[in-house]
Amino acid sequence: MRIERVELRHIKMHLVAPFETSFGVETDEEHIIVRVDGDGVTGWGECPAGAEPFYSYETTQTAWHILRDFLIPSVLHQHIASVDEAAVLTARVRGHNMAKAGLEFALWDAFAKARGESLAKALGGARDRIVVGVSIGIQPSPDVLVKRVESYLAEGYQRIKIKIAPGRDLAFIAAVRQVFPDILLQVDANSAYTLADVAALRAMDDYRLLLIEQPLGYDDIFDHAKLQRELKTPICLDESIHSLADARAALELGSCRIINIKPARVGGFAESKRIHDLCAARGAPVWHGGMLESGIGRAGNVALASLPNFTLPGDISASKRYFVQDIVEPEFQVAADGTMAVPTQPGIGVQVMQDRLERVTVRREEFV
Ligand code: SMG
Ligand code: MG
Repeated sequence: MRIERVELRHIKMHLVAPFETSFGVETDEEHIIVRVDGDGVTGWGECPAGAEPFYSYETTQTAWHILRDFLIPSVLHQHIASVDEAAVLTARVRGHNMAKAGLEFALWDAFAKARGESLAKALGGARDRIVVGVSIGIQPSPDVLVKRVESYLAEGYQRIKIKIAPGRDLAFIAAVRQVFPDILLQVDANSAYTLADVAALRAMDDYRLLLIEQPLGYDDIFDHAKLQRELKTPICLDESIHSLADARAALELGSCRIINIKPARVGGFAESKRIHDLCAARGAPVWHGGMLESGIGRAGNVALASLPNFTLPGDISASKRYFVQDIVEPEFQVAADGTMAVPTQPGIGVQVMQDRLERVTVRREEFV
């Protein structure tokens, strides 16, 4: 495929409700939509680096810079036979995984469309529906949280994840567990604790949590191994895992027993598949994380989550849980049984609504 044209759009989409984590509150999502055109097909990808460098050092602005000045020039006007070949061209850029992933996703979509196959099939997907969960931000009180959990369970979600931070943890977990003794429940600390908090973390062992996600430093692997030895509940790493090498180190050191795969965090679908396969070989479950993506990124997430070792429900929720209106059709929906259909049409399998995309675009640049 000859890469004839690439377009970047910085989009800003308003969330239906603010999303609070241990590192801050988000009211809008600012991401980059990457469009690649070649050989008569159009591929779409979404780079979910946020407006602020709080989840990761990458931001919408840094990703724009890396895409515009390094990644796009390395592939534009090139004849590329596969996504792997493109990866060779972009490999000189160190780090900036989310920027790389935005372009990689668009190439996967384009190559799948050129072959007339769904992205799920191209990635090695093994199921036509995935089981989904919901990630609930920090709420003003345990009572408010319990009501939110109740309404998401009524919509069908099969697993609840709640965000926690020191002082906003045990009372919230206990309240949810008391009302819902049997649900699949997990927590995400987004690096808000240290090894000095081991007592507070050990107290969570009493609530039959599926996992505790990223309790310690965002780049740490070593201290998590020490902490895991103190806990019965499995640790799941998110922020700390940027590559296959990180995943191997974490599993070999015993830093976690479960991994959250976010393809943008690890540089794309190819590295995600390698991590997925490693975890499968080592008997470690994986699940698909979320970055509050629009329908473009969500379509890719759903496709990847259809691989066999994604055995735990992911943070892949319905479009309407995030936005009044998504920028794709059909929008993503959760059925009453807590599952979501994996698109079967070629590539990402959903239609990008150009007028809606235009309305959320705050900056656009074309490379020809
Ligand atoms: O996409 O539903 C979603 C959000 C899932 O909690 C979620 N993501 O650390 O796992 C995580 C957070 C990161 C995003 S916070 C901006
Ligand atoms: Mg997380």
